[in-house]
Amino acid sequence: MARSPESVVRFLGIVCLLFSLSAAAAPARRHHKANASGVTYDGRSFMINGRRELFFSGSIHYPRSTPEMWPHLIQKAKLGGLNVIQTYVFWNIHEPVQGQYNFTGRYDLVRFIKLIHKHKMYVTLRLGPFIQAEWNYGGFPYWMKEVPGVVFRTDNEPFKYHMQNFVTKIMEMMKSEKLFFPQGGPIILGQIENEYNMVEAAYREGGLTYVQWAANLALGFNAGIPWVMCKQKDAPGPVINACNGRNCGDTFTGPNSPTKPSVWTENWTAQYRVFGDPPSQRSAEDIAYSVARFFSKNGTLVNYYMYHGGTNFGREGASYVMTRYYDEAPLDEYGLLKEPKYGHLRDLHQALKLSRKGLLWGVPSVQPLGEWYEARLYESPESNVCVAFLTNTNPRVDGTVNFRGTDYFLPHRSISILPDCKTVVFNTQMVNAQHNARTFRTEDVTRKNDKWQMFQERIPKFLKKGIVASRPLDLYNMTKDITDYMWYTTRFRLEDVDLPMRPDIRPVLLVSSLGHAMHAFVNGIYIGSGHGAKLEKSFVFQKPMDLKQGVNHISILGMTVGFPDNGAYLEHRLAGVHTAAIQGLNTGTLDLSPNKWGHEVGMKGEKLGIYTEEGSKKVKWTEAKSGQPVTWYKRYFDMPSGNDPVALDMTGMGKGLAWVNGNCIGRYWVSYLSPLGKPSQSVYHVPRGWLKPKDNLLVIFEESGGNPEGLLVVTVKRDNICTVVTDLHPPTIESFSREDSEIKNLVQDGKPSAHLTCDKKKVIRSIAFASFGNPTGACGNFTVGTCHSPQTASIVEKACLGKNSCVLPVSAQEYGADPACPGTTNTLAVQAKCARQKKEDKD
Ligand SMILES: *[C@@H]1O[C@H](CO)[C@@H](O)[C@H](O)[C@H]1NC(C)=O
Ligand SMILES: *[C@@H]1O[C@H](CO)[C@@H](O)[C@H](O)[C@H]1NC(C)=O
Ligand SMILES: *[C@@H]1O[C@H](CO)[C@@H](O)[C@H](O)[C@H]1NC(C)=O
Ligand SMILES: *[C@@H]1O[C@H](CO)[C@@H](O)[C@H](O)[C@H]1NC(C)=O
Ligand SMILES: *[C@@H]1O[C@H](CO)[C@@H](O)[C@H](O)[C@H]1NC(C)=O
Ligand SMILES: *[C@H]1O[C@H](CO)[C@@H](O)[C@H](O)[C@H]1NC(C)=O
Repeated sequence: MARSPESVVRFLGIVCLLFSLSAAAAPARRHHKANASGVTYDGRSFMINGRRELFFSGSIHYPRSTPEMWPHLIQKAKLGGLNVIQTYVFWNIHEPVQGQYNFTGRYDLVRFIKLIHKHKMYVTLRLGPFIQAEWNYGGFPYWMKEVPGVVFRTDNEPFKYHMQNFVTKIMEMMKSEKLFFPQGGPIILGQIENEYNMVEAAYREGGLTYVQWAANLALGFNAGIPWVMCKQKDAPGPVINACNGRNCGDTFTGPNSPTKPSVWTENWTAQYRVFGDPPSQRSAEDIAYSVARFFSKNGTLVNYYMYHGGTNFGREGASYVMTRYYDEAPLDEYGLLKEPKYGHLRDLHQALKLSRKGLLWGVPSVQPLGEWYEARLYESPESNVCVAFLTNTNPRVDGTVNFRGTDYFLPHRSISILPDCKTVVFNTQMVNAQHNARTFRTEDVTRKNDKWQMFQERIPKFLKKGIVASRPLDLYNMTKDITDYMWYTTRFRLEDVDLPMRPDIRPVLLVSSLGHAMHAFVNGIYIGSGHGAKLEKSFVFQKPMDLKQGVNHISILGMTVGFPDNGAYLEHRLAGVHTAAIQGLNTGTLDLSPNKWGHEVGMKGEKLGIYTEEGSKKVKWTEAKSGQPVTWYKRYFDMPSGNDPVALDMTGMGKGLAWVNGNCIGRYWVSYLSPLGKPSQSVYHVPRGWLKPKDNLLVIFEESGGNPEGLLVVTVKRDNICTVVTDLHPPTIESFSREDSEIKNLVQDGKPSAHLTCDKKKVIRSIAFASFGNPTGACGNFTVGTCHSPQTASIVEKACLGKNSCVLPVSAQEYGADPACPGTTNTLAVQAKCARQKKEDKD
């Protein structure tokens, strides 16, 4: 059965593609014993050198954090039970100018992959090169739009030529660094294209042939790895179609061939957010339920999208996408553990790993246990393994099921995992992991004698020289993605008779824009702003203003907020001022659209690079005043001490860009409120890797007017940790052996316990709350209920104070149950505060 790689490719022929390894192309055999080398698969799972494996994968995108952060992120992912990191490859940052490549700093793909390898984890490389990813232009460099005759993502020669060039460049780089698994490297899986089903129909026959071409391109590299296409029902040949979404455990209809494994490439850990969105949540319990469901139904690989979202630095985010990305992921924007999501999924992975043998070698079956209940089993009598997933699909009602003679309590919409078909080691709805809450602490690190200074952009008037057209021009075409900004200027003459007679009637400026935002100035005076939204980019701006007799000047600062990243025909999109008119004149409406329009691309400050130390010397700065439009502000600050992440609280500012020591920390848009009446994002990450101990240059470009004095440097902490565990909870997973060979030794009478752990180098400094009984509320806001054991606090303090971590029993014997509440379910709720270890703690 071992075919050589060459023969396999020949066997697959033109139609299929993929990869060089024999077992994958061979007919599926569930119990496949051949010593295949490399990465192969069949209908049940992927195999690494012939050995079946379960894969817990998480997306971490290298440009969305800094190289200083990467080792910590990867290590935390590993401790969270992941064995794979998935990343896209971001074409536009690697080849910003055709033929000029950049793989340094945050863009150092090879360094990122090697770090993952060093942590003994695998890599899934999603090459795209169309990636969407809430990334500027879905990953396409701007210059692709100007390739003559190009049509993106279809059977178009110019497009395919450049796509092939880039994909080849990356594949060769990976090969020469020996990063593919068969070469001893960590890359086990590749992805070509991305969610192409969503647009395929728009390209008709071109779409069908393009899918085949893309698959063949990938397979033709003979890299020795399988390839997936996500959301691609017709993934050709050996390319595996994969599921993206929130609930692949229940919605995925399975691979398009019995010889392909069930792969979930994007398990969304929340929802990405655009400016104007309220916070997005997906509970740890909900994620755990879907993932357990997926693995109970033949799943072999789940990927959390995102495991760490990070930051859209600079101008790297797509249209309207917030700077903070998937902050609700198990690792938050700053790389801190978001609990209980991180810990609950870690415990789930541990439970699934304990079940690995049964899952991968057992025979699946389903045993109904009543209307809402079922047991999904994997059994192999000859090797004495048995794994059960006891499932309650009722969304609201808890219940008890009898399975093989034992009663099991199953909370609503939950799954209990029994790696030996007897012992519950995990229930998706019962969280043993600790909780935590994030706080921002103001740091007084700006130098007292150092004040804000400002530099104002000139508001341009119409000039005959420069780019003049008889209509307002398209923003994408003109800015070429070098800047967000372009000035539109026009002028017109009014006679006395044109102006309204009554003083209470003011003429109105009416602008229809194709997106994304604008600020309007009349005769040099700011009159207002308008913007669209992710789903409807175009908008109408309408504002009264004062006009004068003689020549009047309209100056509109038009802008994109990231290039679009989704849908067909990306290369045909338009943005910017479309039509303009003056209403309410005595003589009616004046249509300005066919007027002469002048265009000026970019801000002067951008062209001079005044956000750098060198560049800032090129303009004259004056004492700062607040509320000024199109104004640059600068000042210096010192780095806060300690290791906690650093951020800027920009409350009080409007919209613009911010730089620290010349590095753009991203677009801010504090004035865009969510339906909750709050800014979608007011705090912006400043990576510590960009700071020096003293004199860090902070530069802000504010478009519409804000107050820089209100801006704060803050540090970010998750030092308030909590636990909430009932005496019904399964024992914590740490109580069980980590070796799946010892499943038979699972303790039958394990009792629940609660764990509290501070970050490294921190200890539990105080206990803010402790109750055993029926406390209510959530982490940060617990209250004692009607049942409470008074000695809880002293027992908890004794066990935890001064320690980095502690384990607390959850049982009536330990705390002395409240005699007023016999026979109730008891809950232990504790809130503790972590702080940096003091010297005396160490002695
Ligand atoms: C398969 O691998 C096992 C363990 O590595 C080895 O003992 C055995 O000889 C191999 N069999 C073949 C046919 O190569
Ligand atoms: C390459 O990218 C890095 C960001 O990681 C940037 O700092 C650097 O200036 C870029 N180099 C060039 C030549 O553009
Ligand atoms: C799991 O795999 C088995 C064996 O291939 C198959 O019979 C069963 O239908 C699969 N279950 C699901 C939910 O896909
Ligand atoms: C954009 O630019 C291209 C070429 O530079 C030109 O063909 C096209 O007409 C322009 N489109 C718009 C809307 O300005
Ligand atoms: C604290 O909990 C109480 C009730 O349990 C609730 O009314 C209150 O809004 C909560 N406060 C906060 C800040 O969450
Ligand atoms: C994906 O993760 C979510 C939680 O983030 C979970 O609810 C869902 O079931 C998961 N889906 C799959 C297919 O793993």
